[in-house]
Amino acid sequence: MANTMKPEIQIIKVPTQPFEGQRPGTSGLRKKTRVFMQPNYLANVVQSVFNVIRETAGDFRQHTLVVGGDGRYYNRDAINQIIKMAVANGFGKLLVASGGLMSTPAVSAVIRRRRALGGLILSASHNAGGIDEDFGLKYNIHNGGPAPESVTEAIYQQTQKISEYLTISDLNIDIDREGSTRIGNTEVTVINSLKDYCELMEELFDFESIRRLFASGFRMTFDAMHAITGPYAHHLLEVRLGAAEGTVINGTPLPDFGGHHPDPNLVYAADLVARLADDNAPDFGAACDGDGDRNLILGRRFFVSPGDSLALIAEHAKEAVPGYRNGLSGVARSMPTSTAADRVAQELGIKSYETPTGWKFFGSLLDAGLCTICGEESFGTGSNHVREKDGVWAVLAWLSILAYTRKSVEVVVREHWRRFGRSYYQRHDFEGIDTDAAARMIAALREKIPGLNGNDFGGSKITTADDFSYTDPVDGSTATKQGIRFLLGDGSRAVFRLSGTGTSGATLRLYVERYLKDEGVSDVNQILAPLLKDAKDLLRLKEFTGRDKPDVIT
Ligand code: VG1
Ligand code: CO
Repeated sequence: MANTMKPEIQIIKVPTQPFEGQRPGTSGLRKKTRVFMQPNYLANVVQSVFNVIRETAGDFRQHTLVVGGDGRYYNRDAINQIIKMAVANGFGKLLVASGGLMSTPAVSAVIRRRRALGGLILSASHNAGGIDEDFGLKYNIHNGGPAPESVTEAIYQQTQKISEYLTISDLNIDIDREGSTRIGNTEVTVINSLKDYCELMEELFDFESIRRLFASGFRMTFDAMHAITGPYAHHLLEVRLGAAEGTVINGTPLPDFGGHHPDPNLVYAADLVARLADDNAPDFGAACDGDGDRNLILGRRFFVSPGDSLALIAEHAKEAVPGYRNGLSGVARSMPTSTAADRVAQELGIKSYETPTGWKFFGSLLDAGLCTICGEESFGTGSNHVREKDGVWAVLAWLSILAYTRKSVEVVVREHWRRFGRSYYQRHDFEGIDTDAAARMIAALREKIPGLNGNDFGGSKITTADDFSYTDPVDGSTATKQGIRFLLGDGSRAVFRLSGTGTSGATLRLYVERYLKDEGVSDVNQILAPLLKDAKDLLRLKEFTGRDKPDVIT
């Protein structure tokens, strides 16, 4: 279908003015959709990305750019604008996801496999979608991962002085039809959204062993939450691995995710949780978020905490997944994530790394080969196969563990607790807090830090109170104020930070952890209650926000 004609194009310089507030957060720039829909808003950011990367990449004619999104409202419009701008800016090749649909980890895989300069991902991830909800844009670099802070900050600085952007007048490309078209000097190729990613999964996992598991009568339900993973899960689980038809539910990506939050936690994935509690429940339940990088793992009436999931995948990867048969070089977790993975690393004789929140901090460790598997408490797990967290990968990793051990999810987790002990862990989210009140509350807590050592807290004593800062062991870059943490004498912790992904108000995240070598039989709420009480008191949560009860507990 390649079109060899070389239609003349007219490059247009559009004058523009900076918008305030285009600084990216934990993961790209996220705003209300209507904010993104303002004339020039998206174009300013895209041109700013191009201006920054041109400084090091030089002539774009040598380079490939990848574009895809999670299908939320405004996805297609945004992709059309980006195609026009990429052509006007002179990229040699542009790879566009068919239908504009590609999961975040799949974009990462395409960037890596096709040696692209980078990619633009249109997504606000687990945030709700629709004209009155959220939209987002993220730039990933040539390693397939989110741009590091040095790059995102340079992009932000560009947005604050931009005066024009380049585009072309009109565009005649059907992004639903795979194939190449030449526009000006750019070869625009609409690529299959599943191919590269599914091939990569087949290289890593033993599909035959998972197929045998399903053939033995094993049943699962995968909730795609009307988001991007539906087509991937349908193809991999039902077509390739022989899971029963109907295994994938809510499998068609919708612009508003069916009106739900595509956030796979116990609150927003309540339907799936209910199915797993049913008398006729399947053996295994899983869900992914809007852009396919998060995962929720459930057994029958059993929730696997993300920190435990990371530890378990690290524990079993070598035996259960061929892609890791040579063992792991190290593991990494974000600071608020439970320490369960550290104990597995110790047992395996490998290093564990503690990074700030956000996948961008894992990139340099993975590139340098310092770690193989990494994860976050926010339902994010992944490995060196891409440079993003990867929801479907985590589901396949769990299927591999279940196929290898032939035990239930619950038994596998309980065996882990018996061997390693258990990190009793919860994250409490307080959403929609007044932004100023939240800032004042955190500032007040920060002021107390110097005087807290030795104080009683949650049934133990504070041995370290600090604001987490991080120096990247590979490139020496630093990040400060990455969360206030209290480390206690008995190994417990409390961590406080404000979310960097929301679009209205502030969200406080309060994380508590207590480690016990009790085979995991205690009640998590009871174990954590003293920590939570003292954390809220010290924070003066009620006083600053009028709140006591969280919106979501994980
Ligand atoms: C949250 C999570 C963080 C995750 C980020 C992006 O950030 O806590 O672990 O990396 O979302 O995930 P914050 O700043 O709101 O706590 V996703 O799936 O939204 O790209
Ligand atoms: Co996501």
